[in-house]
Amino acid sequence: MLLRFSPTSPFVRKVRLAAAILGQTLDIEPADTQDPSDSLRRQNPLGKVPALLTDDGEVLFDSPVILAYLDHMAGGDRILPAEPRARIAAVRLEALADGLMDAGILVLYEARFRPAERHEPKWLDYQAQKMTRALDALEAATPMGDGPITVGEIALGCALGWLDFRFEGKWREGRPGLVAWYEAFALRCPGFEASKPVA
Ligand SMILES: N[C@@H](CCC(=O)N[C@@H](CS)C(=O)NCC(=O)O)C(=O)O
Repeated sequence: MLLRFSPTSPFVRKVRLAAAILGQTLDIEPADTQDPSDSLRRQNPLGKVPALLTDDGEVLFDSPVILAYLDHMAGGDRILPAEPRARIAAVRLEALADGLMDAGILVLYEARFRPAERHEPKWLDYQAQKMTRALDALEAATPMGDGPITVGEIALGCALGWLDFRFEGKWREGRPGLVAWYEAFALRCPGFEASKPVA
């Protein structure tokens, strides 16, 4: 399996952590999402990382699909619970954490794609409010953190680690439950420290 990646992507980190937890080895090849000639755009029409090239010649995206595939390849019921209620809870948490990252990425892309004088404060505020609401909801219902690591917890760990990296850890203010969960998760999750994003 070959993972097209970029080193700071929190969605790529989800895949790397899932593989570490499941004991799987992934070959890796960097991708430049900004380069039209990069083969990534032929592999994933959306031009995003992560994209996983399977040994059967398929290309899988996006990260929830890849995590479901890795779980299946590991025999199932490992990071994606088979029991329906637990499964819904895990994929719901994954969706919330992924949405938090999506909003943060849109904030970053405003700076990356538009000159400062054309930044749209209403748009930035709209995305920032999504991030605040998601973080407040997570503080109000922090995962238990005492069972096997799920796709939801993987996504949440990657989201909070990425907020530390890109938004100076401001999410920590007034959210002691989430901070405690994160610090315990960092110790609990194989490969977490080794996969930290670096500038
Ligand atoms: N929903 C996607 C999001 C992936 C994503 O946004 N990746 C970013 C890097 S962190 C990307 O490739 N951006 C390039 C682009 O949007 O063109 C997933 O879960 O994999």
